[in-house]
Formats: sequence, C-alpha cells, structure tokens
Amino acid sequence: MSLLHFPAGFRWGTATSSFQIEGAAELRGDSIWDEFCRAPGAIADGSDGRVAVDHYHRYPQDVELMASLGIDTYRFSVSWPRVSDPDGSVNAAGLGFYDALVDALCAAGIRPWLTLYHWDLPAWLPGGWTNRATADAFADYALQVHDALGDRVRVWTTLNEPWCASFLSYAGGHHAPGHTDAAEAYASAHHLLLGHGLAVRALRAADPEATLGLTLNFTPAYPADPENPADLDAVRRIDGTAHRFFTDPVFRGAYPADVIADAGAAWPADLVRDGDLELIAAPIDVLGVNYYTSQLWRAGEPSPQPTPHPSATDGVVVDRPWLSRTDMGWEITPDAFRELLVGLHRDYTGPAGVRLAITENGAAIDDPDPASGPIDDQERIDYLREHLRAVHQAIEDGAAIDTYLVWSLIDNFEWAFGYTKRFGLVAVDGDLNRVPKASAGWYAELIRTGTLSLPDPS
Ligand code: IFM
Repeated sequence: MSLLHFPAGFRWGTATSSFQIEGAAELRGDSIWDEFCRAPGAIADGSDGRVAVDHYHRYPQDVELMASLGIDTYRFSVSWPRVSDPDGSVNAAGLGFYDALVDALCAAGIRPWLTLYHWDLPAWLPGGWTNRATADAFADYALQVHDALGDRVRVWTTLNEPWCASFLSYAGGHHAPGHTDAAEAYASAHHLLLGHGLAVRALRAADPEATLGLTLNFTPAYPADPENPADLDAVRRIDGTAHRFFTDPVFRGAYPADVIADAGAAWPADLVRDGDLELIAAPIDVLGVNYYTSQLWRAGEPSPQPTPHPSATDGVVVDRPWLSRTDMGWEITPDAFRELLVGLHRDYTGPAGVRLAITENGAAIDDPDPASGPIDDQERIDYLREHLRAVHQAIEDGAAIDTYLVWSLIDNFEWAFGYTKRFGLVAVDGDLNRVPKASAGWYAELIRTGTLSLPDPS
C-alpha cells in the first residue's frame, strides 16, 4: 500500500445542481428543462425534475449528511426560475430557500460554492441563449442572488459547462431546448460567455473580495492515428469547439481564428460586438474543471445526424476496448486527466495566476437497488481513487489545484438519461430516503486523513 498526501488546506467536497435534485417544481416557474422533459422521447425513462430527489424539502437532512462525512465544500446551483419572476423581479420565497440552505451549510461548517447557471434557464426568456438580451438578464439575476447571499457565499461560479448549454443543446439537440442548428449553437455559446463576462463585471464591482470563476467541461480528444493528418484535423476541430472556443476568449481575449474559419457560413454575422471580448476576458480567480473521460477520434464520412460538433460532422469516436467504462459508456482514462490539468495550468490558468478547482469528477455505476442491502460500489471507489491519483500527480507537476468536488453527493436526474444513471455517493430509495454507499464512507476517510491509499499492484 502506498500513500499520497494532499497539501494541507486542500478542500474536499461534493457537487449537485438545482434541476437535478431539488424537485418542488410547483413552487417555481418553468425552465427550458421542464419543457424539454415534456417532449415525447426526450428523456430516456420519460421522467422529469418535478420531484427529483426532493432536496428542496430535505435539504436539512442532506446538509447533515454532508457534515457527517466531513465535507468541507458544497457546490450547488441556484434555479433562476425559482428566484426570479417573469418580469425580472426577485421571487422572495424562492430566494428564501437558498438563504436557508446557505445558513444551514454555514452552521454545519460547510463552505457554500454557488453556481449561478447549471442549465435551468427560465422558459419565458424569448429565444433562450440565442438572444443577446439573455446575457443582460443573466447579469441582473446574478446581482439579485448576490445581494441576498453574498454576505455568506464567497465563491461564485457563473456558468456550468457552457459547451453543453450551447453546442450540445442547440446543435446536437441532446439537451434543452433540443435544437439542431449550428448558427444557434455559435450564438448561444457567445451569449453564454457574454453573460459570464457581464456577471463577473457586476459581481466584481459589488464585491471585490469574492472569488469568481466559471466551470468548463473537458473531454480531451486524441487522434486515432497520430500520423494521419485527417485524424489530426478532426481532433483540432473537435478541440476547437469543445474547449478552445471557451478557454481562448476567457484567458486570451479572442476566439480561435481556426474555429471561426471552420464555422464558415454558420457563424452569425455581427455576433461579436465591440467590447464583448474585453468583457469575456475579465479576470477571474478560479477555473472549475469538470472531467469524466477522454475520447479517441478519427476522420470518417460526414454524418447526416445532428452532432454537437458542427464543424466536425466527419468525426468518429473510436472505441478502446481494452479500457473499462462507466455505466455512461465513458472510457475510464485518468492519465488524460493529469495531462489535461497540467496543460491547462501551463497554457491558460498558470500565466493568468488563476487557480484550478476540480468542480466535478465521478462515475455512473449500475449500483444495486438500495432495498437489496448496503451498496458496495467498489467500481466508483476505484474510479475516484485513480482520478485523485491523477490530480495528485498534476499538483506534483506544478498545477495549482486546491479543491476536488465529487459529482455527485446523491443519485439524481441525469438529464436526457433521466434517473437511469447513478453518480451519487448516496443512493435514494423508493421513499426518497438517503442511503450512503460504501464510496461515501471511503470519501469520508480520505477527507479525514487528506491521504489517498493506493493498493499495491497485484
Ligand atoms: O450530471 C452532469 C452534470 O449536471 C454536469 N456535468 C456532467 C454530469 C454527469 O453527466
């Protein structure tokens, strides 16, 4: 057995999002995800977020559970249609829920980490993110939430995974609003980033000491044949829209020229106005990294199916049958995680003096039903252990990483997969009771000791 010690002060926690856990949909306005769930066939099991895992009513118990595990940081998101009314005014009762949640977290000694946007856009905003006005509305909403919670919440993430909220949602059609239009995807991605920039400017002015950032999802792309120019070019294009479209304007103040060239006629005229890129590049303090897997790509024939990679319709994912997979079908590739973190620190965050935080990492495992007894989710533990080993290596290699948050605290609504995928350290039974899995105990011990135990290779 070897032991890896994490730096003193390293912060450990869990993450969730509003639509995935809260329920109590009757107490808030509709989001685009409520609408999407009503579209026939959109959600694998035909489910929705109306009850979810009832966190809205059970949050005291969930906070208590986190405290019992020794969790230091809890990343949650605010439901915009719960705290705002269609005329843009504050919904006091909705905001009151988060006020009480934050109070409970602080009383339990858990640091609240608030994400303003984790995809549940108010359904009443015309055009959603394709409309530039949504970016302004987002900044107004950000300030409203900050006015109420800023005295206790010191870490603010503007957006969670804007790639998913734009390309996956407006070009791939897999997420709400389920559109398949490349021009809409580019417009949404830019307006999301603009909303981020406007919110950072507003929050910074209101609260110069707050820690501000955004969270991006990374699925590193590798060429199937590194000698084949066509494969290399497919990877360049995938990496362009999935990653560089977001990292370059935030850290370098410009969209990558090759991505705009690849977009061709799908790039909307007059999308980027004077001053937009300065706003988007407003300095941040922390980059949230969400990581689950990496992919091998080759160039094939252009696909007629909608794809979230509008400039790489010829990209084909190549299976690596020698790798294990999670229940999402995602290959388990912790080495790519280390490489990603070191590369982000070298190319983007390090030069800007920005810290990295792992804001999501975790595994969907086909756990048994909690009714059949304790859940011994060794596969999840193995996944977490290997990915934490990668984080530790990246820190040793110089990456400035200070936080690790498991996705997720609790089994929840996994978007288009409904409740068929389980990412939680804690299961939920048919009566919505919370049932910690073996991984919860394992994580609690890791937090207690700050030390990762690696079994000797057999
Ligand atoms: O459940 C999601 C989360 O909402 C965003 N990041 C990826 C997770 C697993 O798919």
